[in-house]
This record gives sequence, structure tokens and C-alpha cells, in this order.
Amino acid sequence: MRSLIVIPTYNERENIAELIAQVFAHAPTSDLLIIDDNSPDGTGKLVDQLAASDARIHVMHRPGKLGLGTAYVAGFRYAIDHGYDLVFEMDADFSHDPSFLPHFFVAAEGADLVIGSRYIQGGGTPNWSPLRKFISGGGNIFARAVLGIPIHDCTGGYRCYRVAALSKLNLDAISAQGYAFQVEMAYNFWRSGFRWRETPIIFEDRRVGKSKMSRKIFIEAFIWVVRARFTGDKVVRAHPTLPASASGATAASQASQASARTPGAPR
Ligand SMILES: Nc1nc2c(ncn2[C@@H]2O[C@H](COP(=O)(O)OP(=O)(O)O)[C@@H](O)[C@H]2O)c(=O)[nH]1
Ligand SMILES: [Mg+2]
Repeated sequence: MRSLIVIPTYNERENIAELIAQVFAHAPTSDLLIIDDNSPDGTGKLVDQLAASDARIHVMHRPGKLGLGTAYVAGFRYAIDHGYDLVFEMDADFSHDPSFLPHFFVAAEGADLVIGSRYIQGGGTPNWSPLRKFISGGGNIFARAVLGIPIHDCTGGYRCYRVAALSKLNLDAISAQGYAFQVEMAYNFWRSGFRWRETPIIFEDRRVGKSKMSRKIFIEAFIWVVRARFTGDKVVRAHPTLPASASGATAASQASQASARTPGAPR
């Protein structure tokens, strides 16, 4: 199994070196792709230096801040083009604790998408204010109710995708950028009948630096969910004639830690 961990960065110079060290401590055989959007704080230069002495580290430089969604789509394409089997999404700010990586590898054995979930037993956001819990938790309940999607954490961005399944989606048609991007990907996997699982994660607050998420990103997610409710049949499958699952989706029996459902049926 060849795996690639994609980490988009924008002004993460204070986090990235230590994060890379921790990622390799827990996933030494994985490769890393840092996608830096010309961070003014010099993150890109720093990762170039780290990459020079470690062949597992790859760096993609983009000219300016182009958003999380396009960064991940670029990472997915890189994984497809370079023959990886699994591709991870991970933030650079330690919110996604690298010590959970081994759990993802185990869960990925029977899944096309593994989502690190704050909203199943064992997961959580212990340091959040009640307001932040309400917004994130409420947003997920809203997405579940409106889209009929059974996934508990649709907005979380700590994930592992099976590249064979990803390559069956038309990535050109993915349009969302922020939290909506995560919902859009989860929705397309579910509606395509791919096998998905959630594995619990404890989401930590970022250690240093600032969040890049804005009110605009929340609004984008809200609008995306409502719009998808009415245009829901437009799953972005690359080849509509292919069977739905990458490997024959079945309602496999699931470990108690991971939550799984049968392939998503249209509402
Ligand atoms: N390349 C790139 N990375 C981004 C962009 N926006 C956010 N990021 C990175 O995406 C990850 C998540 O962003 P963050 O601000 O922590 O989001 P939050 O955890 O929801 O507050 C971090 O690693 C950021 O550096 C962007 O436009 N381009
Ligand atoms: Mg963050």
C-alpha cells in the first residue's frame, strides 16, 4: 500500500516542521505532499529545505492563496498520477493529531473513505466553547437532515481516501472550497455507493498561528448543502457507466469503533 498524506499550508511556518516529524513518527512509510500557497511567512521555503534531505517529502508551490478545495483536488490528482493507493487530508496546525494515523490505516482496509470523526463515540472537541460546538455540531446535524447523509462528521477534514475510488469521480466538477468541500466529497462518496467509515478523533485547537476560515466559508457550506438538496442527483462521477463501488460495496460487518453504513441510496 502506497500512501500520500496531503497537507495544505498557508502561514504554518511555526507548525510544519514539528508536524512533519510527528507524522513520520506514526506513518514512516507514507509520503507527504505539502501544498503551499506562497505563504508570506515563508512556509514554502522551509518545507523545500526539509524536502531536500528527505525523499518522502514533496512540495507543490502555488502562486497565491487559492483555497483548501483546489489544494486538495491538486493533491488528489498528484496521488492518482503517481500511483498511490491511499491519500490523506490533514491540517498543518496539529488539530489533526498524527497519532491517530494508524487507526486510519486499519479502517481503510475495508473502506474507500475513512473520516476522522468528532461526532461518534470516542471522538470529540474537548477544548471548544459551547458556541463553537453548537455551530459545528449543529452544522453536521443540519447536513445530515437536509441531505439524508448518514455520516456523522461531514465537515471534518482529517480523512483517508482510496485512490481507486477517488479516480472514479470527476474532480473537475468539485467546486466547494472550505467546509463545503469536505461535505461535497463525503456526499459524492456516499451517493456513489463507495464504502465509508468513521474513526473517532479528538480534535485539538491549533497550537500557534491563525485560522484561515471565515464567515464566508460557513455561508458557503450552508448554501452548498441547501443547493445539493435540490440538485442532488448530480453526483460527480467520472464514468457514469462504471459500477458504483471501487471494489463492490457491501454492508461489511464493522468494528465497534468505526461506524459504517451500506452504500447510500438516493433519498
Ligand atoms: N494551501 C492552502 N492551505 C490553506 C488555505 N486555507 C487554509 N489552508 C490550510 O488548511 C488547513 C486548515 O486551515 P485552518 O485555518 O486551520 O482551518 P480551521 O481549522 O477550520 O480553522 C491549515 O493547514 C491551513 O494552513 C489555502 O487557501 N491554501
Ligand atoms: Mg485548524
